[in-house]
Amino acid sequence: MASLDRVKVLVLGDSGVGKSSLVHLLCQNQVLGNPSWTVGCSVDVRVLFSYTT
Ligand SMILES: Nc1nc2c(ncn2[C@@H]2O[C@H](COP(=O)(O)OP(=O)(O)O)[C@@H](O)[C@H]2O)c(=O)[nH]1
Ligand SMILES: [Mg+2]
Repeated sequence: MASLDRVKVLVLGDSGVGKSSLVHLLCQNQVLGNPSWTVGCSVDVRVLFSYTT
């Protein structure tokens, strides 16, 4: 079975629905305390390490 080593997720939606908060929580593992307006777009990265023996 082929494995994916990189996945890109595009999050779209109306302003104020919680996109930045959700992405921050998923990528940084912590709640975004004081979200500000996103100008244009933002990029966040989550790195997962997987070791096989
Ligand atoms: N009640 C509630 N408020 C949320 C939730 N997620 C985000 N918010 C609030 O909704 C507002 C907009 O969030 P933001 O992440 O900036 O939305 P975006 O414009 O879609 O990126 C902020 O005041 C957040 O604190 C949630 O799950 N529940
Ligand atoms: Mg935003």
